[in-house]
Amino acid sequence: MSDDAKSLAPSRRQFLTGAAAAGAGAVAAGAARAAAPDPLITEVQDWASGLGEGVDATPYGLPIKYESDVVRRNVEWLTADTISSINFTPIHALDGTITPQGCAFERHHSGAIELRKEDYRLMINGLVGTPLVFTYEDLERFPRENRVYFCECAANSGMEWAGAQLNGAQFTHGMIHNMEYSGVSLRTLLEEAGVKPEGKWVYVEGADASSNGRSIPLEKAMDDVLVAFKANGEALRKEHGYPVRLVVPGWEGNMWIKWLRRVEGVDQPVESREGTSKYTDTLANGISRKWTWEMDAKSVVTSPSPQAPIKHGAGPLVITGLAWSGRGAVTGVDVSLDGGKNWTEARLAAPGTDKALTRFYLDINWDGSEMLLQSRAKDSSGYVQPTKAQLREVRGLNSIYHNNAIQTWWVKANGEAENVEVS
Ligand SMILES: Nc1nc2c(c(=O)[nH]1)N[C@H]1C(S)=C(S)[C@@H](COP(=O)(O)O)O[C@H]1N2
Ligand SMILES: [Mo]
Repeated sequence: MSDDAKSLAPSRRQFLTGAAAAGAGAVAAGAARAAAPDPLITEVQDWASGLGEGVDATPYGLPIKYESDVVRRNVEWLTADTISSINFTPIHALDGTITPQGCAFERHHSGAIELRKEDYRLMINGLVGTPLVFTYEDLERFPRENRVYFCECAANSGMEWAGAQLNGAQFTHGMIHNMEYSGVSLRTLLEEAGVKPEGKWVYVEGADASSNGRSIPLEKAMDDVLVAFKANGEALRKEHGYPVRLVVPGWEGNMWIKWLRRVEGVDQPVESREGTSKYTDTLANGISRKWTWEMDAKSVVTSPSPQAPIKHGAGPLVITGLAWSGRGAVTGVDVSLDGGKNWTEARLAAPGTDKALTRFYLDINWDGSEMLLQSRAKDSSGYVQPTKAQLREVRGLNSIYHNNAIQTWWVKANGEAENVEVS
């Protein structure tokens, strides 16, 4: 330590102690508590007395080992194997809105395949003037767009229909990710092929064994759908559809075809032609809803939550979470500390954008008593996220998909949190 630093040290310590004693502002008092001399401040540490790692030690950087618990997790009993399975984004441990690809949830029906750019082909056929086949390089020559969207599996929160079940925001709400995509608008490619007006639908499929074929109304295909090859600035990861995936903003994840290989102009949904029905919601009377493509407005408090308990006791507390809507932008989020009796408007980190995650914060001075934490999203269509009771009234208990109900965390006085329901 230099002489200058030494002479500064005591006065800085005095400042912190003084601030704490005077209670100068809630955050300063609680968050910056200067106690007895702290060796981390007063002693020279190992990391300051030796040299660090040189450049090139890790040509492609990974998270530091201390963050090794911030990973995707699987719920073993959900599926028979990991090939046709799902895992969950660790949303309880992330902040901001962009999901790093490395911890963004995966959902495969027949595993993640390895497909080289050189072997990549995209065919557009069916009800078009000129059937076309594009290579990866061909796609790179069309005008490009950059847009941020969330992708939510229709089954997200599906295990919570009958009652509070999984203990953590990662497991109750982690079938979602939010990335910045770079690619070509599907409209551009369909126009290139001269899509015919009688083609009211497109049938899209992937190159994997499952092919995950889905029909999309032409109106949506010509609106905001992207044929994407980059996510968060870099190539798509294998598990997210390298080298090319479909991005279907606001619509359920199963339509976001990975390893996209074909777009066929069709006059009716192929599912109807085949008599198959995928992703339906069975109501209490046994009748099923189908073509429920849009993901309704939804939100969740990510911290505090069961996997992110409060460790610091009473005083300043940052409550934070995510909100989104497949029908537009999030316009506001309310937070309740008492199970929905009273609501306070949270602060949006940035104004909500179309079909993308929005981060919200509520900064409180926690009195240390237990809370029933909830969040409620509102979107630009005027829709307000429903309670579980309201949703069950309309949809019954037999559904799996499209559970966008308000989530409750019971935060106890010791800071631990549990997944509960309030009546
Ligand atoms: N080709 C193909 N595309 C697919 C799937 C698949 O199994 N094969 N799964 C779908 C489902 S159900 C979801 S929720 C999303 C998940 O995308 P992700 O794995 O990038 O999170 O991809 C969709 N696209
Ligand atoms: Mo999904």
